[in-house]
Amino acid sequence: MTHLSLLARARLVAVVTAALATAGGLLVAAPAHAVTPVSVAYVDATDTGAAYDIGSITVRSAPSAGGWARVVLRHGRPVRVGDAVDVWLNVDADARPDLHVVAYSFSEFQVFRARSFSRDGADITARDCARVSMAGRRTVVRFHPGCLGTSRRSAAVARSFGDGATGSPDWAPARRTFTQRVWSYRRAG
Ligand SMILES: [Ca+2]
Ligand SMILES: [Ca+2]
Repeated sequence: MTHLSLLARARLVAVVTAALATAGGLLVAAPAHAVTPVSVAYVDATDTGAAYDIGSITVRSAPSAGGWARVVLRHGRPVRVGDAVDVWLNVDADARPDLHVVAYSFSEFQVFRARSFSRDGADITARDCARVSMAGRRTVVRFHPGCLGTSRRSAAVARSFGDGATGSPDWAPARRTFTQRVWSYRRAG
């Protein structure tokens, strides 16, 4: 919850900055967006119509070169049979997804090169670029940002859905919209 409260604080700071800017008649750029963090968190709305609601998404840098970076999703209820999650990762400098992780509860997961949000390339699951765990109310995707090449900064977007006919997909932070980028690998010092 630390990251969520940090996010809440960041929002509060942004609101205060905006209020001061308005009061002073000045336009002040929000400095928070100029700094690349090692962790970002977004609270997602409770979607009663979602098959498998996402309540938050967090992206964290790998602790060191060769380490795992993480995407953590918190869900509105414990995982059930039929729940599934897609996570797209952007690990290079352009705006397009590079890796697509597909996970089904209590089952295998697959990792593809992503050509776009609607089209996958090769199945590269065997390269161990990413691993998934879906347990309790959490989905955790660990990934190697440098799996496909040099990676300085990384971002993620997730979509959950159910196997059954009921309920709609839920995106976080938003449909086909990546989180802010974090450093792929935490920097020493
Ligand atoms: Ca949601
Ligand atoms: Ca990309």
